[in-house]
Amino acid sequence: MSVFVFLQADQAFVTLATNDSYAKGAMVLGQSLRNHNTTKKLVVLVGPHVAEPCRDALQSVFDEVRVVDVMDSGDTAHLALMKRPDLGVTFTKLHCWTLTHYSKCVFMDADTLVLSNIDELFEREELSAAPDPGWPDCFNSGVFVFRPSNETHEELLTFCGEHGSFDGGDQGVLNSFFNTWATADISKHLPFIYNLSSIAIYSYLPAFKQYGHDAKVVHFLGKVKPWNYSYDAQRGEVSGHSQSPDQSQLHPDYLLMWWQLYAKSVLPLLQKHTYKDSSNITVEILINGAAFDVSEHPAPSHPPPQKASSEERKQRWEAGQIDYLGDDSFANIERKLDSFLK
Ligand SMILES: [Mn+2]
Repeated sequence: MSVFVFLQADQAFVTLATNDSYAKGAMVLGQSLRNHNTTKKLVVLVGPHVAEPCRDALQSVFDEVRVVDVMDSGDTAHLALMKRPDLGVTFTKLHCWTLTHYSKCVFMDADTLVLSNIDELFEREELSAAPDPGWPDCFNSGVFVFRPSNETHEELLTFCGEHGSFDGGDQGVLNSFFNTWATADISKHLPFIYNLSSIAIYSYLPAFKQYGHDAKVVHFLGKVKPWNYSYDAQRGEVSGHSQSPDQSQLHPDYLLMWWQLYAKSVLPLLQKHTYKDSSNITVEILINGAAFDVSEHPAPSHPPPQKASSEERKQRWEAGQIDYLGDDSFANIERKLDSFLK
């Protein structure tokens, strides 16, 4: 007897990567869905600015990588974009409604992380979503169930052009468009555990202690994202982020989970594709396992790096930019030491 796993080819999880940082988030999200044995397809919409090595890495996690350029997506899109040029990213996200080769999809932001299998979300109807922690009569658009339809897509674009977005993003547009969500049908209210935002953890800690262990999806809401931190793989520790000095709102356990997944499954993919695409790379290997940020330091193709003066090298060394394979390689340092000791 054989066991069949029924793959529902007409249903998909969909995410969006508008730049290389969000592409990393998308890879972690995709990998987390795979790790929890989803039977659905995985689709990532990619903005035109995502670099080639990132797209290649996305290819190995997702079933479908679709490049979305709002500029060439039809008259309605053009017209809407002309009226509201500020909503470019929103238009890119709304593009998910054009995935009509799927009958039903679940959209997930690239700053979410899946903690268990959530395929049961496909039993829900459009538009199902969880309440937003800031204004619970609005849904949070980081996780939602929808039915691809060109008609709905056009309506959304037209709506966008005419009404804009009350919060400047897709959440405002979608809440105005699906404006009966709060009151019409309770089955369209996803439990909060499908979109647990870090902000909510700290604003209602007793509830988090009571229900937090049931969380299925974590959403790293807010300005500082997991990829803004760095990670010491050897010690298994996440350290401070580079963007702002204020206290982080991200829960340390979830942040660590994100980084563990990134270090184990995503980084090797990025390295593979970066090396494949360029033969002349500044290698930033880390001793002590400090974070190895491939995509934010795109490989320079030519010309080769200039020889640095010893003062420049000293400054770089002190700033933690150590050329382990070049000037600061162990062999060079040893030679220098030898010359002093003689
Ligand atoms: Mn988000």
